Amino acid sequence: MNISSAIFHCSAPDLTACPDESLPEFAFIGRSNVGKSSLLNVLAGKDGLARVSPTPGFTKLINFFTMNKTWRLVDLPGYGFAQVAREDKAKFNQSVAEYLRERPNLCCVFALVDSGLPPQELDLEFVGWLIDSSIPFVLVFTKTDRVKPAQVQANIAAFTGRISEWCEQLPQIHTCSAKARHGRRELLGVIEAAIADYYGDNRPPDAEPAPEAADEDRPPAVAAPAKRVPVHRGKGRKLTRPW
Ligand SMILES: Nc1nc2c(ncn2[C@@H]2O[C@H](COP(=O)(O)OP(=O)(O)OP(=O)(O)O)[C@@H](O)[C@H]2O)c(=O)[nH]1
Ligand SMILES: [Mg+2]
Repeated sequence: MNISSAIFHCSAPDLTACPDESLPEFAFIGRSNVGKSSLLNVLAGKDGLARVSPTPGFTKLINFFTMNKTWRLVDLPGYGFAQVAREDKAKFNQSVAEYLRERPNLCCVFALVDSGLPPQELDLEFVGWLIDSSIPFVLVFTKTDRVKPAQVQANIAAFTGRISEWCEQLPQIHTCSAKARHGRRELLGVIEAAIADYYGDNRPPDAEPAPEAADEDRPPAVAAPAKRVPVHRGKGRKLTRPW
């Protein structure tokens, strides 16, 4: 998919302040510093569109960016940043949780995980929450430029091994490196397929044409993960956070 325009739309502190629900949205979520804003910029093809920082906890609001005037990328605050004041943390966790659960035009969530780390409890807990909440998501393992490919694969296998007992079918798994600009085509393919699915036969006249149905490279639409039913509600898995 070609991105011909990528424009910052607005920032919202919570769900009530979010813009109109007219366009399909794709949101980036993951631990602070995992590379959400960087990946958004790579997909948009515009450095500096979302603000990137080495300081964890940098993105504090729900930020909306309109692509091709027809769909949006949404940069969310990260979770798991210890330095955020307890009250602020609870507030943005709640705002993020509400956005993810209640936004009707949210097509798919990109749940980002650092490819260089073995499974982290916080990430597992969050993915468990996505599954339990029936929120459609794909897993994206980030920063692959920093890790040997075999280690990336081992970390992915360990992660999916942990979540496999919570769902009937694993979500789509992707890898990316914002630094090496790896993963852009695949993730734009996910978005393209999901947009086609979102509109179905009701595609508005100003939307981009639907992708070719026979395009074998096209990943399956991401609607499927939304319908995944958790087979276990986590043996001993405690959801202690607002999400
Ligand atoms: N080597 C490498 N560094 C990356 C990559 N993606 C992001 N970074 C770096 O990681 C740091 C955090 O990136 P951000 O995109 O701001 O991360 P974030 O998840 O939006 O962080 P918060 O907004 O604080 O939650 C920055 O210093 C980026 O330059 C990547 O693919 N490879
Ligand atoms: Mg950010």
